[in-house]
Amino acid sequence: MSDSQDCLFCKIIAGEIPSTKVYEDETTYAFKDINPKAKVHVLIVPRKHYANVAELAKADPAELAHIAEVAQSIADKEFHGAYRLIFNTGLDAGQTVFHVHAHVLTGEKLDE
Ligand code: DGP
Repeated sequence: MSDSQDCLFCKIIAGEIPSTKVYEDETTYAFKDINPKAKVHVLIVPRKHYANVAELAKADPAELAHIAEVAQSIADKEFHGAYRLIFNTGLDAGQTVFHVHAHVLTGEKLDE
């Protein structure tokens, strides 16, 4: 697991690695996933480094709620408010980047 000094998403947030920005504010950054699994696939991250959603929920529940609001606003714009929100947590669940990120899948009708 990477800490904040060697974290891909910390580098994206800092602008050291390019990304396609979808939304940003003081605490939160959202950008297009490099390997989209839906017509619109956005990653929403807190600017502060937490390894996973449980760490974020414990340390800053308001930021977790804010991420849900940002997801809703993206889906409102892209697909009449319908979306899937996923936090892969742990290697065996498919988490590959250990800076908490919400996957927002929207923009089209999703498979069940
Ligand atoms: P996860 O498997 O849940 O840890 O999701 C990590 C996601 O990050 C995966 O869907 C691909 C995406 N990703 C990995 N590297 C980059 C990158 O350099 N830029 C962008 N935009 N997305 C990336």
